[in-house]
Amino acid sequence: MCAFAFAIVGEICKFILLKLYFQTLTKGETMTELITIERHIIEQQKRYPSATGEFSQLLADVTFAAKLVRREVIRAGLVDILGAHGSMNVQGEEVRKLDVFANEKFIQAIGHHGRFAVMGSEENEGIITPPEGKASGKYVLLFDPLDGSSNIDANVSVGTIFSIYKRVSDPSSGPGTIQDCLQKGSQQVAAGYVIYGSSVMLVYTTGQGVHGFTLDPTIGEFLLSHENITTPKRGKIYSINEGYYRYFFDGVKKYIKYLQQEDKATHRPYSARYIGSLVADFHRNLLYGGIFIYPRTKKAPNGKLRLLYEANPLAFICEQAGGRATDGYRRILDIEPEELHQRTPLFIGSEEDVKIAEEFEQGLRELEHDTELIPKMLAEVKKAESLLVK
Ligand code: AFP
Repeated sequence: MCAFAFAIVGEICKFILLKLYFQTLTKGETMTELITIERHIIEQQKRYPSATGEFSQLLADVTFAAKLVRREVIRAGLVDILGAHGSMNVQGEEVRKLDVFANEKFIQAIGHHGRFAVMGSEENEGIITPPEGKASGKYVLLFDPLDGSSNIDANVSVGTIFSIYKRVSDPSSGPGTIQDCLQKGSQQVAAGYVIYGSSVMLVYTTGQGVHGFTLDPTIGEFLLSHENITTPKRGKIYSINEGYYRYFFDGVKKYIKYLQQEDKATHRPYSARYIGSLVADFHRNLLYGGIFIYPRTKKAPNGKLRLLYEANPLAFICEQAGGRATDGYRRILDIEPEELHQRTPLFIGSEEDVKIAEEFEQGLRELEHDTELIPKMLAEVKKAESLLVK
């Protein structure tokens, strides 16, 4: 009862704050319509008259968890002042690693309502079922709570990636099972990511296009800032960890060389951009166009990235934005998962770029002659000859 009263007061305060905010904005400015993520989700839900609201609630819980994580991420630089992992902070609480913290927050925020059948997290070895005594819902949530966390001490953008499926197991049999988690990516009903960067953005799709929201920290609301994101058919950026060049297979090596050749018609050479934080690399390429590759290597034959927690949700978003995502041979969303933490190579981004990369990977395409190179080499030979004559 008490919690309910608090929730009502909270909603009233939020309404008043939003009203004040809109009034401030309208003073002296033409106001564009402000759409919060909650409202956007409700509008999308209206398209399905039989919807019970459970799915919208789950998405709202994900948004709430993201706000909690963001609060901690922006304080990351204070860890040195407040104490490192394993030590006590000034409040006498143990300081946890941020990825562990993010994982706990997601499990708490979603688990609290029991609106899910089963969850899977990149940080947990096994599945997570609803707490004892809580009913289990009909949705499955898979997430990577803090992707790119090894970058966090350097203030580099990190992110949370999530995807939602409908359970396939019988609801009357109790909580969801591992089979509910091992569905093909094409079965996703929603996917999204939150990027904790210079601003915080949440980008999601329910199969009705891709929409981006930016957090306004003054009111704690995600506001629609990027409606119907579409990615260019061809970009000018390639993102791959070239430090592993010697471990790449020939196809990818040749593709990199192809991107570095000069050709006005195809805007080559491309620019290399690699942050090492998938959400940030993916988000930039989604907006500007280009390709991100984490290929199979001689050291890691299945690549590094996780099919369920990273590749599938980003592939769903990418396709919805008009892009393409494969493992170099197969569409990511068609891969039948066999285990929770399965890895996959990933080629993702602008459709034309990914198609060409696949052709190299599959050995169907060879490097064109560098038209500039041959005349340059001939000139060098002539120079050497004239030096010898002298
Ligand atoms: P961390 O979460 O350990 O930082 O890993 C991040 C990540 O999974 C993904 O975000 C990056 O794209 C990828 O690893 C970078 O891996 P490399 O360091 O091998 O390039």
